[in-house]
Amino acid sequence: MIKLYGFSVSNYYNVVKAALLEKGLEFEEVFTRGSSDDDYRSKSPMGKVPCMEVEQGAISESQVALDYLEDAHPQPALYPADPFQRAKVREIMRVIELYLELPARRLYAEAFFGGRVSDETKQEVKPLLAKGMGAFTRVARFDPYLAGAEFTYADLVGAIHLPLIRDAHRTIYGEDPWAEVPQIKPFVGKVRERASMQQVMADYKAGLEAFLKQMKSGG
Ligand SMILES: N[C@@H](CCC(=O)N[C@@H](CS)C(=O)NCC(=O)O)C(=O)O
Repeated sequence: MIKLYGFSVSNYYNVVKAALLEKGLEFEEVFTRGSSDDDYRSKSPMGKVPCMEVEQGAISESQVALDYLEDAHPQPALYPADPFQRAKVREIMRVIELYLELPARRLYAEAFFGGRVSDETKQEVKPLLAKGMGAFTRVARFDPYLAGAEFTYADLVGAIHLPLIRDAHRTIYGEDPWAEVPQIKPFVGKVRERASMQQVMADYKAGLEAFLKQMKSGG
């Protein structure tokens, strides 16, 4: 059976988990927050989560795991069949991850976990997020899904990463980055109605509560 290493507060973990659920595959969740120990790094070389273990071995990097799942289990399809349309889906995923999630991640310690982020970092990240949002609005179609009429992996990535990025942005800068892109909210709402997302979000809430409780108690 497929094993998915990670924890339910991780957005990247949740993308792969939602994909496994969408594909209707059986899998076992193996709790880890990532690790620098040699054993885990032999599966996930950067020590990050998620990491997915299949019969032949381990696969790290969420988007690589998604591609594997599509190749190994093509139905239900989560990429379009047409190569160009498939590339456009990957483009949206890449834009969200590289130009929105990665800069926003630099704010998470303060936005979500009671840490502190320097003013310099905050100043540096703000224009990056504005540029990333500009790029995202150029590639996203909201018709009603991000790449058009078909539900794809890009929608799982969008519905999981975008709310986190908005929450971090609002907390740190006191501004709602979705104010000028009103299509995002109904899009996220639509994707979150799916059974896969309902399960992922319920597990996320429970995981976050436990995580914050443990942090407060110094664990
Ligand atoms: N590019 C990676 C990003 C994964 C990632 O950043 N995971 C975070 C949790 S959301 C993590 O493992 N952080 C711990 C670390 O960086 O050591 C992917 O797509 O899987």
